[in-house]
Amino acid sequence: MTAEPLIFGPDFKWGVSASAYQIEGAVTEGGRGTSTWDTFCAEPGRILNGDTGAVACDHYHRYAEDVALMRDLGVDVYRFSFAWPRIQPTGQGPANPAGLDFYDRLIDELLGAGITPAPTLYHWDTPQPLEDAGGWLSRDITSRFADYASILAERFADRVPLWMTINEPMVLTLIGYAVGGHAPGKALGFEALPVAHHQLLAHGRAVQALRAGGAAEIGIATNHAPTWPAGDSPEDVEAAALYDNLINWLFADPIVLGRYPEGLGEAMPGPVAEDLEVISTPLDFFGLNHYSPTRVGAPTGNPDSAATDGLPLPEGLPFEPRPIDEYPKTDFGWPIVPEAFGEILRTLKNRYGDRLPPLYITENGCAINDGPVDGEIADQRRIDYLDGYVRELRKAMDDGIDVRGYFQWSLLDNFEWAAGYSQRFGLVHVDFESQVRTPKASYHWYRDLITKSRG
Ligand code: GBH
Repeated sequence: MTAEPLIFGPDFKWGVSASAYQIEGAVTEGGRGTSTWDTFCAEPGRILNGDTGAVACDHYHRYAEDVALMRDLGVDVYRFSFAWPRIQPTGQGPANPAGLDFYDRLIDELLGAGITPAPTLYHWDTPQPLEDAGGWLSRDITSRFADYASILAERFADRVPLWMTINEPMVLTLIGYAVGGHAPGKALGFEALPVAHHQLLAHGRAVQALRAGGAAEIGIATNHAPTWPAGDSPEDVEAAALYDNLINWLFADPIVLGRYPEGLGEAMPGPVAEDLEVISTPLDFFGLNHYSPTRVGAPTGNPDSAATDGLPLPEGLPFEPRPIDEYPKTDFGWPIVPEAFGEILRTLKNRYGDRLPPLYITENGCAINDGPVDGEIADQRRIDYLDGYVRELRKAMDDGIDVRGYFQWSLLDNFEWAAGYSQRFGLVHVDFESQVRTPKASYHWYRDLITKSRG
């Protein structure tokens, strides 16, 4: 397909994104402690086909090959995450030297390949002992997280310019603690709200620790998607507005504006006003993960379970996700709606105006599960998805939205949480038996896009 090449100029940063538990494997090596995801995967029935991240892409051993794939792809930046249990096996106390050494090797390999490392401190893999002590329901974890951030800054700030604190705190709150489809598997409904506050406070304290340790540019990666009311009735509109506050603004408003969306601050523990001062510590950039829009209406007792990764919602919720069936879908069943990407970018700009920091798109991509045919993977539907979304991004930037970079999710097919290895987001196919990596058609397409986009 594709019409004229898209020009983003020489300064725009193109990247790929990944996370520790989804790719590293080697869960018992290098002194790594147990994470909540190791525990969760060991519980029968939690993960499709009983899959686990114990081996995943074996990136812990194959990182050099993976960096070479990125170098040949021509990306400027690589977003990965530190595994907290590698750095601090129990979540507190002195750093584990072998854990630091692994990320040293990875970072040096990246720098040697001309790729800027852009790590996230936390992508859902909590050290199990911290979870046993209350996890994100306990305020104590915010001190632990600040210590962890200090360790990382001290070791890596000299070579790492771009930092993110937490990945998708909403997904951890909603799927991890409210409905129980991710680790730690708790189904607390609205009782999960303290998890949001503690992640926000941990974020703010980590920003301060990273700054004190010399980190140059600091942000967060939160997921955002337009919430479309299911109909025009006041009930649907109100239900959608409530859902929108929870899903889109519960984290962004406190960070950008220093206050909770209406009605939500009251549900939070601790000295909320004081905490908001820390939470709103200024950021250098704001990271946006986006996949697909959500439709929400008033409760009918017949929700769309896709929006909670197939899990039943708690009873008695004041809103209900509904299917979006009028667009094509990825193999994961998520609707493909490039305009919704432009819509959420404009919504962010309208909501925050000049208070919105420069943006990075820290994740965008799709599950297309095509496999090799004669050694080639012709994943044209992924190319079409990415082409459509990148064009929407260009339009939003032309409308004055300041976006500095775009990270495709993901370089490799990897462990897709509760879906195990059944959903493939990679530009590179991974055979999970042999660990052979095979670049797909989309890999070549992305390389071409990057080259031509420089202008
Ligand atoms: C991200 O989560 C994660 O950061 C990453 O680890 C993960 O691998 C990647 O995305 C792909 O899943 O049925 O249309 O309503 C994204 C999590 C995706 C959860 C969209 C809610 C609703 C889809 N969100 N999903 S829909």
